[in-house]
Amino acid sequence: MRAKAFVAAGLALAAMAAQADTRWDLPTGYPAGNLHTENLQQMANDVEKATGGKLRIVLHPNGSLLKANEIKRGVQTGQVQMGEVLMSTLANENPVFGVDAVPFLATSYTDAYKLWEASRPVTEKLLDKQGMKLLYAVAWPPQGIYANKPLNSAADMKGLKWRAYNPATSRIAELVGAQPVTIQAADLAQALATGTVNSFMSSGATGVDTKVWESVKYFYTVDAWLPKNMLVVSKKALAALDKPTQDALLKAVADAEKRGWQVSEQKTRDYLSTLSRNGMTVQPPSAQLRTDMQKVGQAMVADWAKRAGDDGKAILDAYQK
Ligand code: PCA
Repeated sequence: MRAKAFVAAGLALAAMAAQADTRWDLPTGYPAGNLHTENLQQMANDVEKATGGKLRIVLHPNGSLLKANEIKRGVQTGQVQMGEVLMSTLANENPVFGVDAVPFLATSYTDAYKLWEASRPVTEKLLDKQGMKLLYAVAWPPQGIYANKPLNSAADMKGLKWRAYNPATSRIAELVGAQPVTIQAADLAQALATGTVNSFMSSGATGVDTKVWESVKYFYTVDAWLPKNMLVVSKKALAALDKPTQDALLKAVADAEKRGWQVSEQKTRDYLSTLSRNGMTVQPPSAQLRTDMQKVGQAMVADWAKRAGDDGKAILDAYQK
């Protein structure tokens, strides 16, 4: 009898220990070798190590669990605990999310980081109201123009079949007379291969991820903006963790944010060399193309400022300080 009770108590304890181990799902829309995905994986490894396996974060790359445009809702509804989202895809919901994709507002890593510091408080508040905590944001390398033919001015972009990834890139297409089609990164290689699109704006990173040289031969380093991916967590899921586990997670994400910005900047040049090495023409835009794109940018900044109202003004004031 005594032995039996002892065994029962032992089993109960084991069950408790098993329950204490938490497994979280973390979907992202970008592939395994991508700089953001590698950074997330390292963050997950750090958390597992720091918590002795108590919190295990399982990464689901390339839209394999949820498509890129389903991830935010997935976190909000509790389908997954964490998710990575390209912030500017949410610009129609609130223009604040789109500040990092306004052309020529912040075109270097230093300025992009400054803009992030200026916009972080408002962004955090918006997500908090939706039941999410913003954990970090990391910039993509600067955005340039990919095309299947040489471009010397915006006039050459007329009629291009233009892949868009957010409202801003759709708007650019409209302003230059191209035809926008929204396609997430995971479907880009296919869309290029089938000729659904023949041009787009993005970073060298995404060009390399999608082996873009198999379809297009030109990349113009316009450096028009540096959009960011953000990592968000469900506040409910976070609150369910014990304090030491929460602390370990917050430490790992702070490290990841710092590392992410550094790696993104460091790798920028490597991506461009990879594009060249694979036979692409990689060059700065002509003076005409640059001027034309800057005009597009001016129209878009004015429009953004109007739509973003007081929040937008606060961000711009803090950024320009
Ligand atoms: N790559 C992502 C977003 C920005 C970038 O550089 C993409 O093209 O979908």
